[in-house]
Amino acid sequence: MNTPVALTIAGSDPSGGAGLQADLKTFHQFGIYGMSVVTLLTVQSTQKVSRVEMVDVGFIEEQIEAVLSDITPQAIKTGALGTAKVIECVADHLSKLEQPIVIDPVMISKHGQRLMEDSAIDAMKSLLLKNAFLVTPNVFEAQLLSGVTIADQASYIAAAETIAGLGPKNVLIKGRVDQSGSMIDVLWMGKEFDFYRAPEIQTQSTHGTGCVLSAAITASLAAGLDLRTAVQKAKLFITNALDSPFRLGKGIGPINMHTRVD
Ligand code: PXL
Repeated sequence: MNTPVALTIAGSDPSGGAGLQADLKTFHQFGIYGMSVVTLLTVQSTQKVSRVEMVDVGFIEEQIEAVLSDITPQAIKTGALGTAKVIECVADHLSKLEQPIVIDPVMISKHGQRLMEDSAIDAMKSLLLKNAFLVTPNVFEAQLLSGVTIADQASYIAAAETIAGLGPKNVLIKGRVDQSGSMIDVLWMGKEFDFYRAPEIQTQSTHGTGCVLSAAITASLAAGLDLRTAVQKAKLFITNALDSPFRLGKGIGPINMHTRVD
């Protein structure tokens, strides 16, 4: 049997709801063999992130070289990279590869909290995004990457087009709730775009939503699905996961990654 393989290059969340732990669980749920290169370590629970420790960039490079010289993934995802130095190193390695690369920028949290310094954001824009098959910013990240203030449908498209100017072939902007209580997402694919609108799901358990969405897309790309199908399948997975929460932890709990894929 030829098992598809996906690699995530991401940070560790010991509470298991986000970061590389969420990526690996999602890959597994989609029937994909997962590999993980760890870039940074967090101390966190569902209640708070209390510490972040970077992994030495040389150690990150050795991990990338070790896994890629041995096992060839069919798709790769990046999550939290932390600093400009790490982004430079990862971009350098990814620029040599042919596989689809999904970049979750992890620059600003979905609650608006800044997770990266300016120098790292500059490196993301100038070095990493040009390697991307798909980049998956949330609204805050899309505004920062594009300089466009996102309000209506036209501004989502304008932001996606500006971000595509930095090099990625496709852009998925993870939207926010509009006045009608709907969640908006836009998948921009150059010649075409899909505009998704769905009722917001009321739940406390949303930790890891962004990581799981981009990991689910990466898993389907590793399995050979086209981008539009991969995004639709990932969105359905997230909807099911939010709809059947685990209710774990005392804070913002993880989404339910044990849910159905289809
Ligand atoms: O979802 C963003 C994210 C990425 N990577 C790690 C995280 C988080 C959010 O908590 O902990 C390691």
